[in-house]
Amino acid sequence: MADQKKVILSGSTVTGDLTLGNYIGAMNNWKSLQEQYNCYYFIADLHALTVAQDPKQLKERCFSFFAQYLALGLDPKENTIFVQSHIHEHAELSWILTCLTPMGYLNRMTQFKEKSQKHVKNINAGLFTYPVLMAADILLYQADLVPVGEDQRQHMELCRDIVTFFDNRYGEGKIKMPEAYIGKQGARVMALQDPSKKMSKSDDNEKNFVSIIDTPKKIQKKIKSAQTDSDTVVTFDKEAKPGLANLLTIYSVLSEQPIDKIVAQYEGKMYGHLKVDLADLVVETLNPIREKYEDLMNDKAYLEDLMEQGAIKARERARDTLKLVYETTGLIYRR
Ligand code: ATP
Ligand code: LTN
Repeated sequence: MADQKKVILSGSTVTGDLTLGNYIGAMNNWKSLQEQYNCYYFIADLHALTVAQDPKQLKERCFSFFAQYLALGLDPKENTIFVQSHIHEHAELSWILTCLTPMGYLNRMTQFKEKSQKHVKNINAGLFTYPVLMAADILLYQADLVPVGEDQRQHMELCRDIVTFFDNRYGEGKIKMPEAYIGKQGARVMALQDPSKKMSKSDDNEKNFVSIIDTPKKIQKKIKSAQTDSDTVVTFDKEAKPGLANLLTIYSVLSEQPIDKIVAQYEGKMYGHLKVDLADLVVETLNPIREKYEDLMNDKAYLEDLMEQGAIKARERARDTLKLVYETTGLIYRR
């Protein structure tokens, strides 16, 4: 029965379109875990507000993300798929947890440092407290496991620290201690033009990422122009050949073949051969996703209906936790 299964929760911030990095590092795992676990997958629209958003575009993107989740193969009957802001309990729990989180802990977050360098004109308090809202997202559903990419490891550790702060103040056992689930391979897909940094959907340079809804032509172009090195021998070496290593990793995850086998296949061949084959493989993987996405986007009423159903299911669990937290902290709970 669904209730006896362990609980999984994860989400993605509504910025840009989902990339091959998101797919390989996160959603691919979400998909494979959906049968074994009771899964909650959400669209983090409140998190998106930490950078300036055009209101009309944000709304449109929420629909687009919802359709992208479905197109990736997340089943709305098997999972609870919902929009974060539809469950007001996220923001409420976030405040309570903010009051338990020392500034010093937030100061250490590398994502805050990176994002505040990128958005110098808008270093708002939300950008700083973002990881607390993320902790609230997780703890509200008493999640056991949180499948994320490598870049979220530090936020996950903070989330676990926050549970300890809560336990120390109010006693143990009220809130479940979650664990990160980070895949062994592909947990950090790198930017195509700069393999020293991670692929990111809000990158200003479009050539750095492949979006899961890019056209085949765009995909081919981006993969073929991916930065490699001036050597010609195909070997897997993250230090000496980071660009090539990134392409091999993508190849390995999508083809479900070990890297050694792929390297052997390209013995005596040029990087160009590998790029052509990889581009074909990526197109083959993403094409059905894009087609499904386009169909879904033509039926907004259907998407809205699913959003509503997801919110009803999510709210049920969120309410129970918030009630428990209110009672524990001495706040008077009202529905
Ligand atoms: P943004 O550019 O807006 O920060 P992002 O591309 O980093 O977005 P998120 O919404 O922050 O994407 O992340 C969604 C999920 O995808 C998270 O679990 C995150 O760890 C994972 N993820 C993001 N980028 C990568 C990547 N390059 N490789 C592997 N996993 C990734
Ligand atoms: N911060 C995450 C997105 C996110 C998330 C979450 C992921 C927001 N809340 C809760 C897992 C669990 C990111 O990937 N940038």
